[in-house]
Amino acid sequence: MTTFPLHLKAKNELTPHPMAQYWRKCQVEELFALPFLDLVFKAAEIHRQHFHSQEIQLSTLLSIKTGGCAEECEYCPQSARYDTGLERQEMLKVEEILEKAKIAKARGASRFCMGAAWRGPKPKDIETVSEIIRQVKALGLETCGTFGLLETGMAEDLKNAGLDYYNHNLDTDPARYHKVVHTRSHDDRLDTLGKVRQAGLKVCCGGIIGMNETRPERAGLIASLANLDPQPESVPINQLVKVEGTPLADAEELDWTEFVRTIAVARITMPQSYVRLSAGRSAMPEAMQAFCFMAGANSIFYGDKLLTTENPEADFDRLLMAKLDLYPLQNSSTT
Ligand code: SAM
Ligand code: DTB
Ligand code: SF4
Repeated sequence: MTTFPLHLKAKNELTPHPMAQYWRKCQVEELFALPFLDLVFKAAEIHRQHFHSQEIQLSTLLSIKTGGCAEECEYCPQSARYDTGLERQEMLKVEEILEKAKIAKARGASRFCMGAAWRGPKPKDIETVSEIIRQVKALGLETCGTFGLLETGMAEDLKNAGLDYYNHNLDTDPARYHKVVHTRSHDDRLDTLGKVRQAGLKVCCGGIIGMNETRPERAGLIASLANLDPQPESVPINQLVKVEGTPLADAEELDWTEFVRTIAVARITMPQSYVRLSAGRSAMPEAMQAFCFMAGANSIFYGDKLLTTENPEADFDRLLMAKLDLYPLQNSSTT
């Protein structure tokens, strides 16, 4: 695939993170309330101050342990508490994971993100995933893991194995977290995010839009992400994938402009972060995705599957990127 021209080097590699500004929820609500095109324009300007407008970071996802999760998260098809018809799969073999990682790299992904349906890993799991991380890293890919809540010392072990990013989402407005997730708290999530930062890992932290939340609650989620200090390097904004059998299967449809507004507000409040247009793209028309890129999204999940649900085919995305003159970013170890 055509790669990002070297002379168009990512601008944010050159500038350090500034002191984070504290975002009050009402300030974020004011951004949401801007006239739609003014909001997108403002986000596009800020995007161009920190990044090259044609650069897109590509991450490929793989579920390395699927389903049968003891947690109760109303959005998730992998919870054992809901009958979603999902086939459980124990930990994949290292060879199988490496095969998928090689394909992802050959297709142009710069990062390989591995997910496990756990509340959190056990010490034995950390040994297993550490070996996997070592081998994926050796392929020349950036590595990301999303394994749930971490206990003391686990983040350091993952860092030592070669993990670059840890994904741990705040998912929704702190004040309504308990209405969506019933087996852990928002504070539990912050605790793990603290451990991840302390260990020197990069943070990937975002949320889900379209879970019957109000606009002020969307603003609350964005404020909680933007107020992480330092701000996350990567911010995945997911549109809820409605899976039959989950309590949120019948969540109210959200107008596309509201999703684009959320991307724009994430870009404005987290100017130096990669904002990822994440789950839900299979249900988004091309023009809506283009609007998200205009509003400052500069990363996607790339590959025909998310964790358990579908994502656009890689060929489709290559064509979309070509139409929009977007180039995949190469990772720092390959440029
Ligand atoms: N078990 C770990 C955890 O909960 O952190 C890691 C895997 S979990 C599936 C990772 C993230 O996937 C969740 O935090 C949520 O943001 C996202 N996710 C899960 N189900 C989703 C859905 N139906 N639509 C959109 N995003 C979803
Ligand atoms: C994130 O924010 N979204 C990804 C990744 N991080 C782990 C997961 C999306 C999952 C969508 C539902 C599924 O495929 O199971
Ligand atoms: Fe388990 Fe993570 Fe799904 Fe919650 S979001 S049910 S913790 S896999």
